[in-house]
Amino acid sequence: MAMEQVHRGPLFWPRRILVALHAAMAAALATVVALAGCTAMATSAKGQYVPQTRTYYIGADEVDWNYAPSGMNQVTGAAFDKTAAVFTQRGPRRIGATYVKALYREYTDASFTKLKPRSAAERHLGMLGPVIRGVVGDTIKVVFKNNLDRPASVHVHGVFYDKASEGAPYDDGTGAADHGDDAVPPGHSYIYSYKVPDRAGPGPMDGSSVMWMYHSHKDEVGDDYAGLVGPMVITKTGAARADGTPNDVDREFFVQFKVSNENASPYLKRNIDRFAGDPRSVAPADEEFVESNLMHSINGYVYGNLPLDALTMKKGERVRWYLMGMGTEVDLHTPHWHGNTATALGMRTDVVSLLPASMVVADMVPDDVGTWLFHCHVNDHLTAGMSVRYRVADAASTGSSDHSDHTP
Ligand SMILES: [Cu+2]
Repeated sequence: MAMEQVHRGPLFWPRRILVALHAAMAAALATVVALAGCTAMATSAKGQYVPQTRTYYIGADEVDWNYAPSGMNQVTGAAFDKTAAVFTQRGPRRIGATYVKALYREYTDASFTKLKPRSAAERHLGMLGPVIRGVVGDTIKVVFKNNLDRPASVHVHGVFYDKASEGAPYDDGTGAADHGDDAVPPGHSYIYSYKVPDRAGPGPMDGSSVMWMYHSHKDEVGDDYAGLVGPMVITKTGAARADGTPNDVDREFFVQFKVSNENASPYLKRNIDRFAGDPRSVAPADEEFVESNLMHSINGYVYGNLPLDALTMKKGERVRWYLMGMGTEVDLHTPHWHGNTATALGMRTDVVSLLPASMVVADMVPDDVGTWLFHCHVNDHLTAGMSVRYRVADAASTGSSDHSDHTP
């Protein structure tokens, strides 16, 4: 009967109709997946990059930070000498190596209940916030939760934002709707949104990725000395892995050279009360006390306390260093690598120049195996602890902190 044929199910449909239907459903599914921004679909069927929305959950958290957790000078391999003790040893009128800081930390989701563990490749970041990544064409969202007892914000460099995502309070002629980002109150959240146009990505003389930074700009100076700073990387379209890392680089390091002036931190009084042996005897303007709180640090570590295995690479790897400065007129830094050279700004060098808020990318293919000094070449900074060691392992050695786990 004709009626029976009309109501027959797919099992009885002609084969060419089934083939056409299957193709249409596959195409529809691919579109849905692409629209959802699934990272597994980094390229379209034509091989073109499909822009993604990359979301980061970043909290501003109060943390007890130790600038010298090993309790010794890791560069000399010995106990702190008299100079180093000024910055690292507690005393009746001295805070020592541990301070209350406010740091950006990455969480797994919008509940902000679970910190995202740092991988071996991220361990060197130390005091820095998580690396925010984007590829030209992407959208980046930062879901920010302020867990501090003071207002804070997220202000990014380089990428495209409107007034509702600038993260800085000043009279810019906009209304209340554009001011929620300026100063997120304690306990509150805010979603910042950024576009990543061409002008946020590598320029004609850059490599496959460029560095930007983000920091709190509610109380620009106080927030900086509290510790609210992190790095951002934008990779060129066509040069990125699915996770946004540049595909012509084997290993990336992010380093901030900074005289972290704890005298200008909003937590100074709390640090005196908690860590000085005799808080009532401390005169905050006393010259010796002020000097003891100038932490000449690399990613929040002094005297080589940034763990050596976190700054280890292999001979022959393509290593990209992202270097940043921050601070004031004393923050003129000249990071210098012993043993190996790099190219920065298109020139061969083994010393890079940093000013406050400088961002410099240096590419290194290490050929000299060994444990090497990496330090600021400003004499006063070097003696105050601004040095670490990095290691170049033989190419055959095994290591875990590379990008092999990132390859799609
Ligand atoms: Cu320096």
